[in-house]
Amino acid sequence: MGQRSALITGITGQDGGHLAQLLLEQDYQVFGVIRGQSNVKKSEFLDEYPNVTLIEADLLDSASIIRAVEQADPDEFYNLAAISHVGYSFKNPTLTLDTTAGGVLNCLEAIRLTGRGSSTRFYQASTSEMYGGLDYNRPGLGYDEHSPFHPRSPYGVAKLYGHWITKNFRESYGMFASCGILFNHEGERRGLEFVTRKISNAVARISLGLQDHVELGDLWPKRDWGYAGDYVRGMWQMMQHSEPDDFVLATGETHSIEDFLSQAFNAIGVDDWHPYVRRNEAFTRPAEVDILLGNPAKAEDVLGWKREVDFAGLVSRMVAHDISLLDGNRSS
Ligand code: NAP
Ligand code: G4F
Repeated sequence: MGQRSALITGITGQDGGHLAQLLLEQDYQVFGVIRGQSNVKKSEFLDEYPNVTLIEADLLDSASIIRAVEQADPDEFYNLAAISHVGYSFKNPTLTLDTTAGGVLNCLEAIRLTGRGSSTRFYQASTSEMYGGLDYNRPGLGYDEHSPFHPRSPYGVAKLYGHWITKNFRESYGMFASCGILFNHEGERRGLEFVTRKISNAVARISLGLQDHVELGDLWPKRDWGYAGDYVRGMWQMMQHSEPDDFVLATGETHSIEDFLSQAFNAIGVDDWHPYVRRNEAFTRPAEVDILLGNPAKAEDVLGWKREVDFAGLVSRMVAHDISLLDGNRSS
């Protein structure tokens, strides 16, 4: 077998970096979609991954995705691009619809219309946000592949379209198209706009005397938080499986934002985080997802997937990373 090739949309995002790393280590030829006429992330990304070929394209421009598929001729196509921030999706719902829902269709059509429907495997980044985390809809053992969906944000609704159109292409055209229903996964590459990284960054800054508090929204929601490096391995395993299917990736544990705060402040020797946290309504949402808890039994049994990093390990590595990053910046 010759060298395998992969095309990744969303390569400049958190998961894109982890996945590019994993695929390069396995000697894939890696192509990534970069958007915008002057994306500052381009040079940063190429500094870190000089062996990745970046292709200028945009999920909103279907012809550009067709050209990207023609150039990369991928064995595996990972669609990670999206408007992925739930709060932002309430402020920009139409853009979210076009990107996070319509963009998936553009990817699938690009594979089909270029005649690669039977040769290119497609991965869609589905999400636990599709479940909605409501009381009546909450299973004791965690959401699995059979749990009902009730999305609670424009983002969740758009992702549900992406999920079903991917299944529809699988059923209609026999394409190898799989959806990973991933619960929250975090790490050193997480954007600062997401709550875990916002907290780890603030805790690092507080420990170094660079700020004295952090402003947050609701602290009671619970999430099933894992480590992104573990989850991209699961994506890849889905694409190596003998048949296309949908899989939940989760840790099977759920923790509140208060738990995350407690763990993060403990990492810098602070027992009581309350004096350092202020409420700001701007960070609350019109509808909240109360609790997410996933059941990864199918991925564990069928794919042999296993997460390696636990909640305490995740929080401590994020805080340690942000402290060393800030320390490095201060001394350079
Ligand atoms: P992320 O860090 O927010 O990255 C999103 C990526 O999408 C960025 O590379 C962004 O490019 C790109 N993008 C946005 N609009 C685009 C467009 N119009 N055309 C092309 N690219 C576009 O997201 P992530 O955390 O890595 O997540 C990866 C995927 O998994 C997303 O689809 C997300 O919704 C989904 N997901 C994430 C989680 C999680 O906990 N992380 C859980 C379940 C599902 P720029 O860099 O140029 O902005
Ligand atoms: O970190 P978050 O913004 O992540 P959220 O909304 O759970 O979405 C993430 O996980 C999904 C998978 O379940 C992905 F599909 C999605 O793309 C994204 O990666 O917020 C987590 C919780 C929410 O309940 C939010 O209301 O934290 C709460 N929160 C409280 N204060 C805050 C803040 N969230 C953010 N981003 N910023 C705050 O200041």
